[in-house]
This record gives sequence, C-alpha cells and structure tokens, in this order.
Amino acid sequence: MTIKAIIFDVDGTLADTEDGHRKSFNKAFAESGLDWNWDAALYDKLLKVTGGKERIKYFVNDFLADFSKPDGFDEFVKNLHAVKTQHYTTMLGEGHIPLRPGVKQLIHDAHTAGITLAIATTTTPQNVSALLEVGLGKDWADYFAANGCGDIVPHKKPAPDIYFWVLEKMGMSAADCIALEDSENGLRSSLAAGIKTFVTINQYTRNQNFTGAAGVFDDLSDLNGFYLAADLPLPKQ
Ligand code: XBP
Ligand code: MG
Repeated sequence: MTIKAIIFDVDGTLADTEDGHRKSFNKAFAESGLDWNWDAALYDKLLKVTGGKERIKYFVNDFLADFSKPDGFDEFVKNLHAVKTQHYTTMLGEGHIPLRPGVKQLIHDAHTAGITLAIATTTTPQNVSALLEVGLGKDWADYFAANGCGDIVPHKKPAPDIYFWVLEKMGMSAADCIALEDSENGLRSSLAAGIKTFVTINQYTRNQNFTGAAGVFDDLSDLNGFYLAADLPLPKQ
C-alpha cells in the first residue's frame, strides 16, 4: 500500500515542547498570584491528562485537596490558560524551542514527493503557529492540508476525535495514512482512529506503553532508517 498522508502530533513529536509548556504554566500561576509550582516530576503525572485547561482542572481536582474553587471556575481556568498561552508563544517566538532532529527534512521530503501532510494535536492553535513559524517559516501552513488543534473537537486525546476530524478534512481513509506520535495518549488516539502509528520518544514519554505502535524510535535523526521502516518512498534530499 502506498502511504498518501502523514499526520503529525505536535508536542513532543515535532519539538520537545513539554518543559516549555510547564514553565509557561508556572509563569501564569505566579502572575495570577497563585503559589502553584509544577516541577518536572509533578508535570510527568499531570501529562496523564491532555490539553492545558483540562490539565489545570485535573491538578486542582486531584492534587489540591484544600483549594476552594472560585465562582466561575471554568472562566478562571480559561483566563489562566490564556496567560499561559501568551507566555508560551512568546517563548516560541524567541526561538527557544527548535524542531526535533529530522522533522524539517521529513516535512520537506514528503511535501516534495506529493505526500499530504496534516497536524493532529491537543494543543492551542496559536502554539502550533508560533512553533512552526520559527521552525518552517512564515508560510508554514502551506505544507499542511489539515490543521487539527485544541478545542476543535469535544474529546481530546486519547480519544480518536482529532484524528477523525483530520481524516475527514483530508478526505482520506485511515489506511491511506501514517501518524507520528510521542506519547501513549497520542498513540491510543491515532490507533483508535485506525491509523498505523510510529512513535518518537522523549524525556517525558520514554517509559510509557507503546504497544500497538508500528515502530518506536529515539528520534528521526536517521531519516533513511525511518523511511525504510515506514515504507515511505522518500530519498533523503
Ligand atoms: C500535548 C498536550 C498539550 C500541551 C499543552 O498534546 O497534552 O496539552 O501540553 O497545550 P499533543 P495547551 O502532544 O497532542 O500536541 O496548553 O495549549 O492545551
Ligand atoms: Mg505529543
């Protein structure tokens, strides 16, 4: 079967972003007068829940027994998260988070070969723009036939909703595509949509369960090895 499309997760897959997210959450907490601090060990646990707003709610509900929620808690979380997004996109705009090895080359090679590209992420659309504007240039969106982000679907990963949304947008079936993910939640999402999935691990996800993945790699620095494993007819250019 010829692969017609590659669907990319963003956080952890295109770039090692999670510590940037974590620091931006902490800046937003401090700026809002909250004494919350998410260190790497705690953040590792909080990553069980995808989506920044959902993650804040998970923290409050499961880790902060004594916190009395303000009236309009949803609005409170939304505002806190907007401050976080502001810090995070500023950090990206300053070029602090590069694309992972091989990612840019893969996108160029696949695009040149006429393979359709798409994004399926739980993160906020502004975050994707800020990351890829720096990583791929201001015309980054021209590479992607579908850009599935954040709140566009009701249920975030590990639910398959975002992948179904992207498949529909591309007008393709799951069998035409492969997905690239970095986490167990992401893998569950793409597999539940019926998409063959390859995983590149990172610091936060290396010990997760990747049963069902078509292949697990440290990263894409050996791009030709990945093309071979994924059966992609791409010469490294
Ligand atoms: C990773 C996530 C995201 C980010 C935070 O998603 O779980 O929630 O940590 O993003 P993916 P927001 O790997 O699917 O891209 O704060 O913008 O929600
Ligand atoms: Mg991810």
